[in-house]
Amino acid sequence: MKKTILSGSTVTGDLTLGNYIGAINNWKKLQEEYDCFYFLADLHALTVFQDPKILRERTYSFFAQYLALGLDPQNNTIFAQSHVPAHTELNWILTCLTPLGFLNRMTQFKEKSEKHEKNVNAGLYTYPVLMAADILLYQADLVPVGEDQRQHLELCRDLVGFFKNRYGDRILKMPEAHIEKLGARIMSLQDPLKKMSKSDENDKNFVSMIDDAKKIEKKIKSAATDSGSEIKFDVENKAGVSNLLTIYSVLSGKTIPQLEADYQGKMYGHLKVDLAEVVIQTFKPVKEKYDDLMKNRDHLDQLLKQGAEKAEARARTTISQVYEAVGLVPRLK
Ligand code: ATP
Ligand code: LTN
Repeated sequence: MKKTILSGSTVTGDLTLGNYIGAINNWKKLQEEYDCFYFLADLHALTVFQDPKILRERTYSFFAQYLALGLDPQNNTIFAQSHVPAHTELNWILTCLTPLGFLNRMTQFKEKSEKHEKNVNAGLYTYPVLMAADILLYQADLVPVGEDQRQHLELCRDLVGFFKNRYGDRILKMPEAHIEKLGARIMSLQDPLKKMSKSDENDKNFVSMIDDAKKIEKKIKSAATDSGSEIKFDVENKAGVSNLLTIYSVLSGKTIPQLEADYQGKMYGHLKVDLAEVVIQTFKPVKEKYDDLMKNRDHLDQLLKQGAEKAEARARTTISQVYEAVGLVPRLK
């Protein structure tokens, strides 16, 4: 039996180079070896204000990007969170096991409530509990994510512990985070002390996977670099250049020392021109496939339906066992 992998991305903003390097590129690598569930976290998107039309459009767009990036809907299960009601059902059970103090510690809640000060809602606060439900429903062994999700994964593991203590050992599986050493935290292009984030208002801070070549080139060329002129990996003193080297290394497969040697004596501008080309070449075939996929909504709807059916089968089994374990009376068939 293959081990199970599960991961998702919130349907907000545009998928970025950070999402690609920190998450989706790894999802792709893992899909041969594991039984993978990759989903569109559309319910999580509702924790911040959403224009309904844009949310719907973006959900198709994210799905098409997943496929264009090489996630295979035949050998994996790719689906929308809202298509599988068991996510919100398990969410409730876990909510009732979550001490408020644990949620109070979540740094993402603090950041997001500052950013969205006019809409600090209960969903934003309980967001990590829904995330735990996403993971536990599928009995995931591994959860590939970027560094920013580590704390949410820890909470999920705590909840499994509480559940096991109260209701026994056999129903929920303890998942582990899978965080790559290189690229787990790609930084903003203009402000390399801050994480590259897809819902950043300033679109110069990120490269989107569906940006055209000109835009990519412009954004990389205008990325903030540091004082001095040496091309050297030094996160503390040269955050900007180190970020560019990280991106370059992951996309090209060259190691950081190799790149440092290649660029010895060269200027920041040289590095940026070459990096822009590497990024453009990475996303060019993706953009072409994406444009094609977006022309055929019926096809996307069919694949989403197929994904939801496969996901539902696994999720139903878990939620039925959970309902029984906590003492709810099963409904007669
Ligand atoms: P938002 O700005 O809307 O919060 P985000 O850019 O942080 O979005 P998510 O949907 O939260 O993106 O994340 C999807 C996946 O991408 C997660 O596994 C997350 O850890 C990863 N990820 C997000 N940003 C980065 C980044 N800058 N570097 C590496 N991985 C990232
Ligand atoms: N919170 C995640 C998206 C997400 C997720 C998940 C990731 C929602 N549910 C379950 C892994 C497993 C984020 O990246 N913002």
